[in-house]
Amino acid sequence: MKIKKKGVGGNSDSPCLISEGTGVIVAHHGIAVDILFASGDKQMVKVKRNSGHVVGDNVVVEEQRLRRLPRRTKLCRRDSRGSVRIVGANLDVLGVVVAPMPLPTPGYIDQAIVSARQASLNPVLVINKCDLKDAKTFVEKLITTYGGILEIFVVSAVTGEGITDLELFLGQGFRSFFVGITGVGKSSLLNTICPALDLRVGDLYEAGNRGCNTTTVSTLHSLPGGGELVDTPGFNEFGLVDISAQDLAGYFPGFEEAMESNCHFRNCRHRTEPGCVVANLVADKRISQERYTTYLEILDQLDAGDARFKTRR
Ligand SMILES: Nc1nc2c(ncn2[C@@H]2O[C@H](COP(=O)(O)OP(=O)(O)O)[C@@H](O)[C@H]2O)c(=O)[nH]1
Ligand SMILES: [Mg+2]
Repeated sequence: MKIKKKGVGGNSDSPCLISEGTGVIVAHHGIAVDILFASGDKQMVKVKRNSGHVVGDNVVVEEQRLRRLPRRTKLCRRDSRGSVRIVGANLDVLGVVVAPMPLPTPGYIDQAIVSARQASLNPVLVINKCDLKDAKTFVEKLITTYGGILEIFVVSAVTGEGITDLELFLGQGFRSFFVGITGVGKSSLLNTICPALDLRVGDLYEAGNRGCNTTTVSTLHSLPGGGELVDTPGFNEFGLVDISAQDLAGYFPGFEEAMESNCHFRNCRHRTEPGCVVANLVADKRISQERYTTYLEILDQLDAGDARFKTRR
Protein backbone atom coordinates (compact mmCIF):
# COMPACT_ATOMS: atom_id res chain seq x y z
CA MET A 1 0.00 0.00 0.00
CA LYS A 2 1.26 3.46 -0.83
CA ILE A 3 -0.16 6.61 0.75
CA LYS A 4 0.49 9.65 -1.39
CA LYS A 5 1.39 12.96 0.13
CA LYS A 6 0.12 16.30 -1.08
CA GLY A 7 2.63 17.64 -3.63
CA VAL A 8 5.70 15.49 -4.20
CA GLY A 9 9.23 16.84 -3.68
CA GLY A 10 12.63 15.26 -4.33
CA ASN A 11 15.43 15.91 -6.79
CA SER A 12 14.66 13.80 -9.83
CA ASP A 13 17.76 15.17 -11.58
CA SER A 14 20.07 13.29 -9.22
CA PRO A 15 23.42 12.76 -10.94
CA CYS A 16 23.85 9.06 -10.34
CA LEU A 17 26.46 8.91 -13.08
CA ILE A 18 29.87 10.30 -12.43
CA SER A 19 32.51 11.43 -14.87
CA GLU A 20 35.53 9.35 -15.86
CA GLY A 21 38.30 9.37 -13.23
CA THR A 22 35.88 10.30 -10.50
CA GLY A 23 34.56 7.62 -8.21
CA VAL A 24 31.83 7.34 -5.64
CA ILE A 25 32.35 5.81 -2.21
CA VAL A 26 30.09 2.75 -2.10
CA ALA A 27 31.26 1.23 1.20
CA HIS A 28 32.96 2.56 4.30
CA HIS A 29 34.87 0.06 6.43
CA GLY A 30 36.24 2.54 8.99
CA ILE A 31 39.88 2.39 7.89
CA ALA A 32 39.25 1.87 4.16
CA VAL A 33 36.62 2.75 1.61
CA ASP A 34 35.48 1.04 -1.60
CA ILE A 35 35.27 3.35 -4.60
CA LEU A 36 33.25 2.60 -7.72
CA PHE A 37 34.34 4.32 -10.93
CA ALA A 38 32.22 5.20 -13.95
CA SER A 39 34.10 2.45 -15.86
CA GLY A 40 32.68 -0.13 -13.44
CA ASP A 41 36.08 -0.70 -11.79
CA LYS A 42 36.25 -0.84 -8.01
CA GLN A 43 39.17 0.15 -5.81
CA MET A 44 39.76 -0.03 -2.07
CA VAL A 45 41.66 2.91 -0.59
CA LYS A 46 42.89 3.21 3.00
CA VAL A 47 41.61 6.25 4.90
CA LYS A 48 42.17 7.69 8.36
CA ARG A 49 39.40 6.91 10.84
CA ASN A 50 38.45 10.59 11.07
CA SER A 51 38.86 11.29 7.34
CA GLY A 52 35.29 12.60 7.14
CA HIS A 53 34.61 10.67 3.91
CA VAL A 54 31.20 9.03 3.81
CA VAL A 55 29.23 6.77 1.52
CA GLY A 56 27.93 8.76 -1.44
CA ASP A 57 30.94 11.09 -1.58
CA ASN A 58 32.36 11.71 -5.05
CA VAL A 59 36.15 11.47 -4.92
CA VAL A 60 39.23 11.55 -7.12
CA VAL A 61 42.06 9.16 -6.19
CA GLU A 62 45.43 10.87 -6.29
CA GLU A 63 48.46 8.73 -5.27
CA GLN A 64 46.33 6.54 -3.01
CA ARG A 65 44.80 9.60 -1.32
CA LEU A 66 41.29 10.85 -1.79
CA ARG A 67 40.29 14.32 -2.91
CA ARG A 68 36.63 14.83 -2.06
CA LEU A 69 34.49 16.79 -4.49
CA PRO A 70 31.89 19.28 -3.19
CA ARG A 71 28.75 17.67 -1.79
CA ARG A 72 25.33 18.39 -3.24
CA THR A 73 23.63 17.36 0.01
CA LYS A 74 24.90 16.18 3.38
CA LEU A 75 22.80 14.40 6.01
CA CYS A 76 23.95 14.75 9.63
CA ARG A 77 22.85 13.39 12.97
CA ARG A 78 24.00 13.73 16.55
CA ASP A 79 24.81 10.48 18.33
CA SER A 80 24.05 9.61 21.96
CA ARG A 81 27.38 11.11 23.07
CA GLY A 82 26.60 14.44 21.42
CA SER A 83 29.03 14.05 18.52
CA VAL A 84 27.99 15.12 15.02
CA ARG A 85 28.07 12.32 12.44
CA ILE A 86 27.73 12.81 8.70
CA VAL A 87 25.68 9.82 7.65
CA GLY A 88 25.67 10.17 3.89
CA ALA A 89 26.45 12.52 1.02
CA ASN A 90 24.77 13.48 -2.24
CA LEU A 91 21.46 11.91 -1.20
CA ASP A 92 17.95 12.76 -2.46
CA VAL A 93 15.58 10.71 -0.33
CA LEU A 94 15.57 9.63 3.31
CA GLY A 95 13.49 6.51 3.91
CA VAL A 96 12.64 6.39 7.61
CA VAL A 97 12.05 2.69 8.19
CA VAL A 98 9.87 1.72 11.14
CA ALA A 99 8.16 -1.49 12.24
CA PRO A 100 5.71 -2.56 14.94
CA MET A 101 8.64 -4.48 16.40
CA PRO A 102 11.10 -3.13 17.44
CA LEU A 103 9.23 0.14 17.99
CA PRO A 104 10.99 3.39 17.09
CA THR A 105 12.43 5.31 20.02
CA PRO A 106 10.37 8.41 21.02
CA GLY A 107 10.96 11.35 18.68
CA TYR A 108 12.97 9.25 16.22
CA ILE A 109 10.66 9.66 13.23
CA ASP A 110 10.22 13.41 13.71
CA GLN A 111 13.90 14.08 14.22
CA ALA A 112 14.80 12.05 11.14
CA ILE A 113 12.21 13.96 9.08
CA VAL A 114 13.39 17.34 10.40
CA SER A 115 17.05 16.39 9.68
CA ALA A 116 16.15 15.28 6.15
CA ARG A 117 14.31 18.49 5.39
CA GLN A 118 17.11 20.55 6.91
CA ALA A 119 19.50 18.78 4.49
CA SER A 120 17.11 19.32 1.49
CA LEU A 121 16.24 15.61 1.25
CA ASN A 122 12.74 14.32 0.63
CA PRO A 123 11.73 12.20 3.66
CA VAL A 124 9.37 9.25 3.19
CA LEU A 125 8.06 6.80 5.74
CA VAL A 126 8.53 3.06 5.15
CA ILE A 127 6.41 0.97 7.52
CA ASN A 128 7.82 -2.56 7.36
CA LYS A 129 6.59 -5.88 8.85
CA CYS A 130 2.96 -5.13 8.00
CA ASP A 131 2.51 -8.93 8.02
CA LEU A 132 2.80 -9.01 11.83
CA LYS A 133 -0.45 -9.45 13.68
CA ASP A 134 -0.20 -6.21 15.73
CA ALA A 135 0.77 -4.16 12.67
CA LYS A 136 -2.71 -2.78 11.90
CA THR A 137 -3.00 -0.40 14.87
CA PHE A 138 0.59 0.73 14.42
CA VAL A 139 0.07 1.46 10.71
CA GLU A 140 -3.21 3.29 11.33
CA LYS A 141 -1.65 5.52 13.98
CA LEU A 142 1.22 6.49 11.67
CA ILE A 143 -1.14 7.16 8.78
CA THR A 144 -3.23 9.42 11.05
CA THR A 145 -0.11 11.32 12.08
CA TYR A 146 1.83 11.54 8.81
CA GLY A 147 -0.72 10.82 6.05
CA GLY A 148 -0.94 13.78 3.65
CA ILE A 149 2.39 15.12 4.95
CA LEU A 150 4.80 12.49 3.66
CA GLU A 151 4.65 9.67 1.20
CA ILE A 152 4.09 6.45 3.19
CA PHE A 153 4.89 2.92 2.03
CA VAL A 154 3.33 0.06 3.98
CA VAL A 155 5.42 -3.00 3.16
CA SER A 156 6.58 -6.43 4.23
CA ALA A 157 10.00 -7.73 3.28
CA VAL A 158 8.72 -11.21 4.14
CA THR A 159 5.49 -11.38 2.12
CA GLY A 160 6.51 -8.82 -0.53
CA GLU A 161 3.43 -6.69 0.13
CA GLY A 162 3.87 -3.07 -1.02
CA ILE A 163 7.36 -3.70 -2.39
CA THR A 164 6.44 -2.90 -6.02
CA ASP A 165 5.28 0.62 -5.09
CA LEU A 166 8.45 1.17 -3.10
CA GLU A 167 10.61 -0.08 -5.99
CA LEU A 168 8.82 2.19 -8.46
CA PHE A 169 9.39 5.15 -6.20
CA LEU A 170 13.07 4.38 -5.59
CA GLY A 171 13.52 3.68 -9.31
CA GLN A 172 12.92 7.29 -10.27
CA GLY A 173 16.66 7.89 -10.22
CA PHE A 174 16.90 8.92 -6.61
CA ARG A 175 19.77 8.13 -4.33
CA SER A 176 17.95 7.00 -1.21
CA PHE A 177 19.13 6.25 2.26
CA PHE A 178 17.31 4.00 4.72
CA VAL A 179 17.53 4.81 8.40
CA GLY A 180 15.78 3.15 11.27
CA ILE A 181 16.71 1.44 14.49
CA THR A 182 18.39 -1.96 14.30
CA GLY A 183 16.01 -4.79 13.56
CA VAL A 184 13.27 -2.93 11.64
CA GLY A 185 14.24 -4.72 8.42
CA LYS A 186 16.37 -2.30 6.38
CA SER A 187 18.69 -5.01 5.05
CA SER A 188 15.77 -7.40 4.52
CA LEU A 189 14.02 -4.77 2.37
CA LEU A 190 17.14 -4.25 0.30
CA ASN A 191 17.50 -8.03 -0.14
CA THR A 192 13.89 -8.23 -1.33
CA ILE A 193 14.36 -5.42 -3.83
CA CYS A 194 17.79 -6.64 -4.90
CA PRO A 195 17.97 -10.43 -4.28
CA ALA A 196 21.48 -10.71 -5.75
CA LEU A 197 22.87 -8.78 -2.77
CA ASP A 198 22.07 -11.30 -0.05
CA LEU A 199 22.93 -8.90 2.79
CA ARG A 200 23.20 -10.33 6.26
CA VAL A 201 19.98 -10.07 8.20
CA GLY A 202 19.82 -10.13 11.99
CA ASP A 203 17.69 -12.13 14.37
CA LEU A 204 15.74 -10.30 17.00
CA TYR A 205 16.92 -10.75 20.56
CA GLU A 206 14.25 -12.51 22.56
CA ALA A 207 14.53 -10.04 25.43
CA GLY A 208 13.05 -6.70 24.44
CA ASN A 209 12.77 -7.68 20.77
CA ARG A 210 15.71 -5.46 19.89
CA GLY A 211 17.64 -6.33 16.77
CA CYS A 212 21.27 -7.31 16.77
CA ASN A 213 23.48 -5.16 14.62
CA THR A 214 24.52 -7.42 11.76
CA THR A 215 25.03 -4.53 9.32
CA THR A 216 28.29 -2.93 10.38
CA VAL A 217 29.19 -0.80 7.38
CA SER A 218 27.18 1.59 5.23
CA THR A 219 26.98 0.38 1.63
CA LEU A 220 25.56 1.97 -1.53
CA HIS A 221 23.79 -0.27 -4.05
CA SER A 222 22.34 0.26 -7.52
CA LEU A 223 18.82 -1.16 -7.70
CA PRO A 224 17.65 -3.39 -10.57
CA GLY A 225 14.64 -1.11 -11.19
CA GLY A 226 16.75 2.07 -11.15
CA GLY A 227 17.92 4.36 -8.39
CA GLU A 228 20.41 3.72 -5.64
CA LEU A 229 19.94 2.77 -2.02
CA VAL A 230 22.24 2.93 0.99
CA ASP A 231 22.01 0.21 3.65
CA THR A 232 23.18 1.37 7.06
CA PRO A 233 23.79 -0.05 10.50
CA GLY A 234 20.88 0.94 12.76
CA PHE A 235 21.04 4.36 14.31
CA ASN A 236 19.13 4.20 17.54
CA GLU A 237 19.51 7.97 17.97
CA PHE A 238 18.80 10.65 15.40
CA GLY A 239 19.72 13.79 17.33
CA LEU A 240 19.31 17.12 15.57
CA VAL A 241 22.35 19.13 14.56
CA ASP A 242 22.69 22.93 14.67
CA ILE A 243 19.02 23.72 14.47
CA SER A 244 17.24 26.82 15.75
CA ALA A 245 13.72 26.78 17.21
CA GLN A 246 12.50 28.58 14.07
CA ASP A 247 14.01 25.93 11.79
CA LEU A 248 12.63 23.12 13.98
CA ALA A 249 9.13 24.54 13.51
CA GLY A 250 9.79 25.19 9.81
CA TYR A 251 10.69 21.56 9.17
CA PHE A 252 8.39 19.91 11.71
CA PRO A 253 5.94 17.42 10.16
CA GLY A 254 2.40 18.69 10.71
CA PHE A 255 3.29 22.40 10.89
CA GLU A 256 3.33 22.92 7.09
CA GLU A 257 0.08 24.93 6.98
CA ALA A 258 1.14 27.09 9.94
CA MET A 259 4.45 27.92 8.27
CA GLU A 260 2.64 29.49 5.33
CA SER A 261 1.54 32.37 7.63
CA ASN A 262 3.52 34.63 9.94
CA CYS A 263 3.18 34.68 13.71
CA HIS A 264 2.90 38.07 15.42
CA PHE A 265 6.54 37.84 16.55
CA ARG A 266 9.11 37.07 13.91
CA ASN A 267 11.15 34.93 16.34
CA CYS A 268 8.09 33.13 17.76
CA ARG A 269 8.98 29.76 19.29
CA HIS A 270 5.33 28.68 19.26
CA ARG A 271 5.05 28.17 23.01
CA THR A 272 2.85 30.81 24.65
CA GLU A 273 3.60 33.90 22.56
CA PRO A 274 0.54 36.01 21.64
CA GLY A 275 -0.56 35.93 18.00
CA CYS A 276 1.07 32.51 17.40
CA VAL A 277 -0.25 30.86 14.24
CA VAL A 278 0.68 27.35 15.49
CA ALA A 279 -1.18 27.81 18.80
CA ASN A 280 -4.24 29.11 16.89
CA LEU A 281 -4.24 26.06 14.58
CA VAL A 282 -3.93 23.76 17.62
CA ALA A 283 -6.95 25.54 19.18
CA ASP A 284 -8.83 25.04 15.89
CA LYS A 285 -7.79 21.34 15.89
CA ARG A 286 -6.05 21.77 12.53
CA ILE A 287 -2.80 20.77 14.20
CA SER A 288 -3.32 17.80 16.51
CA GLN A 289 -2.45 18.05 20.16
CA GLU A 290 -0.11 15.08 19.63
CA ARG A 291 1.90 16.98 16.98
CA TYR A 292 2.11 20.06 19.17
CA THR A 293 3.14 18.12 22.29
CA THR A 294 5.86 16.29 20.36
CA TYR A 295 7.16 19.60 18.94
CA LEU A 296 7.29 21.09 22.46
CA GLU A 297 9.13 18.03 23.81
CA ILE A 298 11.82 18.33 21.14
CA LEU A 299 12.01 22.10 21.70
CA ASP A 300 12.40 21.49 25.47
CA GLN A 301 15.30 19.15 24.75
CA LEU A 302 16.90 21.73 22.46
CA ASP A 303 16.47 24.44 25.09
CA ALA A 304 17.81 22.23 27.86
CA GLY A 305 20.96 21.72 25.79
CA ASP A 306 20.45 17.99 25.79
CA ALA A 307 23.71 16.35 24.66
CA ARG A 308 21.91 14.87 21.68
CA PHE A 309 20.94 18.28 20.33
CA LYS A 310 23.54 20.66 21.72
CA THR A 311 25.73 22.64 19.34
CA ARG A 312 29.35 22.13 20.29
CA ARG A 313 31.70 25.05 19.85
N1 LIG B 1 7.76 -10.57 10.11
C1 LIG B 1 8.66 -9.86 9.45
N2 LIG B 1 9.96 -9.92 9.82
C2 LIG B 1 10.86 -9.18 9.13
C3 LIG B 1 10.48 -8.37 8.03
N3 LIG B 1 11.59 -7.73 7.58
C4 LIG B 1 12.61 -8.15 8.34
N4 LIG B 1 12.18 -9.03 9.28
C5 LIG B 1 13.01 -9.70 10.30
O1 LIG B 1 13.52 -8.70 11.19
C6 LIG B 1 14.83 -9.05 11.63
C7 LIG B 1 15.80 -7.91 11.38
O2 LIG B 1 15.95 -7.69 9.98
P1 LIG B 1 17.17 -6.86 9.36
O3 LIG B 1 16.90 -6.76 7.91
O4 LIG B 1 18.49 -7.42 9.76
O5 LIG B 1 16.98 -5.45 10.07
P2 LIG B 1 17.95 -4.16 10.02
O6 LIG B 1 18.76 -4.21 11.30
O7 LIG B 1 17.03 -2.99 10.02
O8 LIG B 1 18.79 -4.26 8.79
C8 LIG B 1 15.17 -10.35 10.87
O9 LIG B 1 14.91 -11.43 11.75
C9 LIG B 1 14.25 -10.36 9.70
O10 LIG B 1 13.96 -11.66 9.24
C10 LIG B 1 9.08 -8.33 7.67
O11 LIG B 1 8.65 -7.64 6.73
N5 LIG B 1 8.24 -9.09 8.42
MG1 LIG C 1 20.89 -4.29 8.55
